[in-house]
Order: sequence, then structure tokens, then C-alpha cells
Amino acid sequence: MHVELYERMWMWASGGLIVAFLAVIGVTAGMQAMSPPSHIETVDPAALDSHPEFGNPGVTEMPDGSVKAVVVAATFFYTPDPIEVPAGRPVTFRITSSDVIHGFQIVGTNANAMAIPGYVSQFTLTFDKPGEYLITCNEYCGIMHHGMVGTLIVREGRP
Ligand SMILES: [Cu+2]
Repeated sequence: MHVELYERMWMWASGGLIVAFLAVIGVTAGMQAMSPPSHIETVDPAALDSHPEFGNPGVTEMPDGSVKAVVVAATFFYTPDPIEVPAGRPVTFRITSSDVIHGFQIVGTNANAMAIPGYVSQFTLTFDKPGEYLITCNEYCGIMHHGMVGTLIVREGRP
């Protein structure tokens, strides 16, 4: 079968692009996307109840004035709920899941993390505006996924 030179060149070029795209997917999945983007910290999801931090999730004031919010996601709720944090101070969220992958998105902010069993997702955010924020799960996690919501209350001043 005769294939024109230009057609052959285009076929090789598009074949090369497919190989390049697959390589990018493979490298990012294998080297970057297999762990939370924040940092790699593991935790035993089966032993969360006896974990010093995740066994008793909640909001803690740190000696330096910052605030730590430890959150456990489970089908189909977050603990604690509501989460109460002060405005105007950095809040470090530390999130994990006790069962399947959940999402932790604070609507109206740029906070959006995955709660992955076995891993700790962490990010720090300062809320300038007091008020009530909706937390939603944006990873399909089961039959009641659509109802998996939480509340974040940002209070003026101290928690
Ligand atoms: Cu969900």
C-alpha cells in the first residue's frame, strides 16, 4: 500500500504525541499523584481511633498562635462537625479518611484537598472573613456522597 510522504510524517508525528502523552501520564501517576500533594505522611486508617491526633479530631490552638484543625472524613460525614476556627489566623488543616477517598472542599475558598485513607493531607489557610462556610465532599464515595457536607464556622477572634 502506498502512503504519501506527508501522510506518513503526520502519522509518525501523531503517534509520537500519543506516546509522549502516555509517558507524561505514567510519570505523573507513578511519581507524583500517588500521594497527597501536600507532603507524604502516612497513618494507619484501621487504627485511627487510637491515634494520638486522629483518635480525637478537633481544633487546637498552637503555642505560636496558629491553629490546627484535625479532621477525619468517613462515609458520609466529617469529624468534627462543625469545625470552628478563628478569623485572621493561620489554620493548618490535617485531614485523613478512615475508609474510602473523600474530598474536603471549603466552598468559596481555594481550599480543596483529598482525604485519602492511609495518608494525611495538610494545608494552611487564613480566613479573613468570619462566617459560615460549606464543606463538601467532591470525590464520589458512595451512595450518600451527595449528602456528605460539613460546616466550617469562622469566628471573630479566638476559637
Ligand atoms: Cu463523597
